[in-house]
Amino acid sequence: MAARIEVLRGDLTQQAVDAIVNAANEKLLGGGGVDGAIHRAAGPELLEACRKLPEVQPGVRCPTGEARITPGFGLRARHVIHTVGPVYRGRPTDAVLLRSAYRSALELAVEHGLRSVAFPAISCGVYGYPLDEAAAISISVVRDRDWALDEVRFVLFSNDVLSAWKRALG
Ligand code: AR6
Repeated sequence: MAARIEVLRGDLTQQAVDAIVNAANEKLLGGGGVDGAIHRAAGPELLEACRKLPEVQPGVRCPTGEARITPGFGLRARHVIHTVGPVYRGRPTDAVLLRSAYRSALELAVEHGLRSVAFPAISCGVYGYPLDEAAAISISVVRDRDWALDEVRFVLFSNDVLSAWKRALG
């Protein structure tokens, strides 16, 4: 059975799911936006766990479009899946990389036997991705396959972002 898609306005850090997905950067050592909020809510052990992830190039623990998993520590979510979306530049590769960021996170969840995953609007904050395009990409990645998941939840922080995801859901 296909994963159920839920879209709601709320705070990702408060979700009781198997994994919340972090909109991180390639360094994986925290930052602003939802990344900062997740690290604050999870506590300092999350940063320690991120530091232990191997660098694939100097300073790069997770290249754009890929994902990594850590425990959730102080969060209600058991795990954090860290993925890195593209900085929006208006090039065809933007969509390829955003699609890959969502897909990599879902694949990692399935590999770890997780059943419920909650996403923020990856790349839609400081990385500047247009909301409607990003929403359409995220929903199409979920609908693309018969993921072995019960629920994929999108937890959006503001009404404009929520509206874009509702439009994409149709
Ligand atoms: N719950 C749900 N969504 C949130 C929350 C929250 N608690 N807080 C913010 N958002 P951004 P990006 C929304 O900028 O564009 C970081 O510094 C926010 O309103 O967090 O992928 C990283 O370290 C927006 O809609 O992520 C990277 O350097 C969405 O989350 C960089 O930002 C994503 O905004 C990544 O930029």
